[in-house]
Amino acid sequence: MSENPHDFLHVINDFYPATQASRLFQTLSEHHPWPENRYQVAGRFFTLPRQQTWHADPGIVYSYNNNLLVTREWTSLLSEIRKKVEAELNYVFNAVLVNNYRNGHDYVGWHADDEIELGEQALIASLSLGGTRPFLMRHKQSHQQQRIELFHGSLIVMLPGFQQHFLHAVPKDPDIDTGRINLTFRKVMAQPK
Ligand SMILES: [Mn+2]
Repeated sequence: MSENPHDFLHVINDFYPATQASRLFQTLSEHHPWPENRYQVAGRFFTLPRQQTWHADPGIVYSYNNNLLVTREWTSLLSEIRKKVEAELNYVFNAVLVNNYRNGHDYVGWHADDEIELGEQALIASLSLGGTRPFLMRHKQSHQQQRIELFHGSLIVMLPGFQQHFLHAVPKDPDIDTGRINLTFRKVMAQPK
């Protein structure tokens, strides 16, 4: 028997009640500084199948995605959300990755958030706003797959061990025409000099 992903997940549906979650979704949709999702690295172009920004405290260095992302300051709205997540979990985060899945054509493929800077005991909190999308989880050895739904206003906490044992994905679904915004709060460890 391989590990069960539900033993490494903590799900809080209605972390934000629907009206508040809708306000956040609306505000982020309209006012967040969404960048182009085409990047040029070493002369090659990459198109990310979603829009993404990365915000971190001063001094945080992170190699996520081969440095496709510039580090931005926290906006007041992101800081406000961070405070509420930290209070709920009694845990401190120093960075957030913000993703905009504009419709079902946007997706994220199979991966683990296991960058070395997150440490062996990474705890990642993921807030979903907008349209419901499935979240697939696949055991790295047994390849057993399970899914949950990511609901508007829900907070999914990926506990220590989740990234070591499982990959996760939000698959493409061309039938979905609503957007989903996802904030994943992370704690990047201090870098050795
Ligand atoms: Mn992820």
